[in-house]
Amino acid sequence: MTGAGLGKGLPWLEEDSEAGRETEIPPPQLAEPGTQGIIRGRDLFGYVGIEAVLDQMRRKTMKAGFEFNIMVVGQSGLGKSTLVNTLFKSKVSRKSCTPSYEEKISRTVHLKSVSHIIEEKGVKMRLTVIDTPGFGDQINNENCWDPIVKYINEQYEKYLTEELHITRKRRIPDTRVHCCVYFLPATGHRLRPIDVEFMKRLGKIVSIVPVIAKADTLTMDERLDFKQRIRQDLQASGIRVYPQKEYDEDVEDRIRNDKIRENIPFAVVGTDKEHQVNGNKVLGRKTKWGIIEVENVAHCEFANLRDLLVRSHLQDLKDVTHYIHYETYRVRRLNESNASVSGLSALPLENGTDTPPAPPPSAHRMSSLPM
Ligand SMILES: Nc1nc2c(ncn2[C@@H]2O[C@H](COP(=O)(O)OP(=O)(O)OP(=O)(O)O)[C@@H](O)[C@H]2O)c(=O)[nH]1
Ligand SMILES: [Mg+2]
Repeated sequence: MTGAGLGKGLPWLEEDSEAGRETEIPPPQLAEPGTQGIIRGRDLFGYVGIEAVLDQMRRKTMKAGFEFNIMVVGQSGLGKSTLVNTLFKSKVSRKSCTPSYEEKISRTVHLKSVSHIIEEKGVKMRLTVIDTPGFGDQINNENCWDPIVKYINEQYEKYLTEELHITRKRRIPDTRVHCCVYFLPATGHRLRPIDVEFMKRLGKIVSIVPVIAKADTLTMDERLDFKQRIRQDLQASGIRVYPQKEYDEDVEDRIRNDKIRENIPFAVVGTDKEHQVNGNKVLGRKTKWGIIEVENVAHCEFANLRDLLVRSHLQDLKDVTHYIHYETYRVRRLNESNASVSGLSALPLENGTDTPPAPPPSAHRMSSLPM
């Protein structure tokens, strides 16, 4: 292509007749000073319509819908199953779906996932919550994290297998755990060794959001002190909980995430019962001295947890899962297969927790994921 053709109508692009190259003559007032020479479509050709790509993306996402998978983990009896119900009965879904089970919540004995298609303003989300049996019942709780770690890795493996098929699906079904809500008992003391051990292992393979369970059993002062001690313990034990500082992409991200980091773990209360308060139906726990409204931020931090998971960080959780945790798993698995093909012994890895260095997040993460 010659400069003559290209430069038609663009007087500052002229052909260098000797070398047959294009030489640039500074364009007349393309951009305001200080805008680093950004050429605006409007200035050159009138309206180009680049911004319409957002509409295109929106339309495609709306058509395809997307998946989001949350797992609840913690000691038996801390209210994990109750919180799953609370989530589905709360504002996430109240208008759009009704929970499929109403029976009394009993002890969870198998890993069980509950899904609902939630639709809002034409956007469809398949929200799946994976409820796990509580640990801590055995005399020896050694390796009680094994079934959880195994499940998380199995989902990565499923995704990897699909990805490696020669003819692969255009949209790989995503059953990977995007977030693991870890329940801490409201002891008011410090983190227990079992929680430290569990979260250390989980933190390497999945995004963990710790919460204080049954927070209605703590006074406000106890809650604040306990939260602070937990944050200290998490830091002292090197446990990586979501959102991690090193994955903040810019200053705006950092400021937003700092607020969350200062506030975790969220002190939550769960229920599946509704009560009348001032003529409105609210989700709450009725006690002798009043009703604890679970969606009222003055009473507990369930709403903060829900907003983090669904409203503000859903896409980021999916990105971190794909570009950090899954990527780490993929690299390790492919290294293992290469090592076994070339006759070398596979890397010694226990439970999928020995992580090769994760790729720098900013280089790999993109603002949107294939969903
Ligand atoms: N005070 C209080 N009790 C709660 C709360 N959430 C749940 N409970 C009660 O705690 C008991 C256990 O709740 P579950 O939801 O079955 O607990 P779980 O963690 O699923 O237990 P496993 O299935 O054994 O692991 C039930 O009686 C619930 O009503 C809460 O926020 N505060
Ligand atoms: Mg349960």
